[in-house]
Amino acid sequence: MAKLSLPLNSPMLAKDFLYGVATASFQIEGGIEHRLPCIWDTFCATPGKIADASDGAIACDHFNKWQEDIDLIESLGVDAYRLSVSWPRVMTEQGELNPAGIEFYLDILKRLKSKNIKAYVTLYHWDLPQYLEDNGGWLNRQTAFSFAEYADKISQAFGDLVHSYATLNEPFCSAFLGYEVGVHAPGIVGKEFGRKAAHHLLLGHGLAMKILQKNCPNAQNGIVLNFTPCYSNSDSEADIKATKFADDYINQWYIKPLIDGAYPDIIDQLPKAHQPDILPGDMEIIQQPLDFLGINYYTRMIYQADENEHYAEMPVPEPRTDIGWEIYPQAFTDVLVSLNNTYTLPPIFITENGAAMADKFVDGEVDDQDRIDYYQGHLNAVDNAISQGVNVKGYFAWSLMDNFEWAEGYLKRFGIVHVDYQSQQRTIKASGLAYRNLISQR
Ligand code: IFM
Repeated sequence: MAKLSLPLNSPMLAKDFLYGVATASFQIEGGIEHRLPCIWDTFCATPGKIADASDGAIACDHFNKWQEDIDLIESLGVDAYRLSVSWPRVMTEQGELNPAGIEFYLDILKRLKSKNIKAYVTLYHWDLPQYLEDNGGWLNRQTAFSFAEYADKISQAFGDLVHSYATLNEPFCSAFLGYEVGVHAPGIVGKEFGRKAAHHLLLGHGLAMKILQKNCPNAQNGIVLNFTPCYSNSDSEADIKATKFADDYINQWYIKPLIDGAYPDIIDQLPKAHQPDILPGDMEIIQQPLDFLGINYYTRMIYQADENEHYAEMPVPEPRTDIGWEIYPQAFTDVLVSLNNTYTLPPIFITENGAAMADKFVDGEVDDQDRIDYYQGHLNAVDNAISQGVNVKGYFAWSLMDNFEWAEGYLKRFGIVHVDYQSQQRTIKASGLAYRNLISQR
């Protein structure tokens, strides 16, 4: 059997190092007739936006198969399950709780608890209710306050069934991909929008954090950020400067306000129209103490100087995953160490890491050695970072199962469990078995 291993003395083999699997509501649930529409429903219905013209109507049918899926999670031997709540499933347009939606999640949370699996709940993994988008979405400051009200009601309804709350998943993706380059919902394009959306997302995070700490003082409350470390194409001063700008724009923009209460200095280089609208007191709200920081890592990027723009993205070398992302575990260690050196951080959880691979389902099995190799390299990278002093407390594989991969539809498979979208049958891949084996070694 293919194996994943770590050095015997690795802190990642200690009993209290947490292992989990992660998913997100829109990507797996389906059951859309039982909730309000969200921006991804609208985006999927817009021709040309999703590679296979698919949508989230059924996805992995988790809405009906959640019991079986929790049994599957249990069978992997993990300590924790990271899921997200669909805002349009649990709230009405009037801002009241939707009892049927709440019941759906309460059932899930209770089943997890009965199996001693810790629930890591993300409140916003990109499925904004469409009625809020119709009012400007994250470009409207009011959405930050609606998010805080939603966080308030949900955290009261879920009580102590939740071990940990993350306010947002990857605000970079929501803001930059959704409101600046438009490859994600709601598909808005323009440099004048991205920073404004980001500011309102971060404001919503800060407002919600205060509420979570009040409503759930025993939960571990924080946020999940993605990092794509930036490397310079050459040693030239111009390329290094461009790369630093890219890093500030796509990575530091989201963490610096949380920890230091300020945006990176490049804010002053942006035209006024591209800057966020920061009101007095906003940065203090954003800079709430965090119980943990969730870090998602998949790949790195390479940049060079550009005559017209602040930076230019370069093609990345092989090896690459099926989605075209370079496999470069060294950058994972580098970014963890550099964040730890730059900021005063709370404990870190790796809340996502994994790979889309061109799996072959043969004789009822998926022998995904390439994904096992990816995991091995990246687990080693985390282990290296820990040995350099980074306080990493847990690791979640992305993803529990193949699912709707946003603009790529169902074409890219990130699961450690294979999903046959016709029969909805789940099959644990070799990587899932290897992950289970690693966890059981502790
Ligand atoms: O599938 C996504 C997930 O929803 C957020 N982080 C990155 C994953 C892979 O693209």
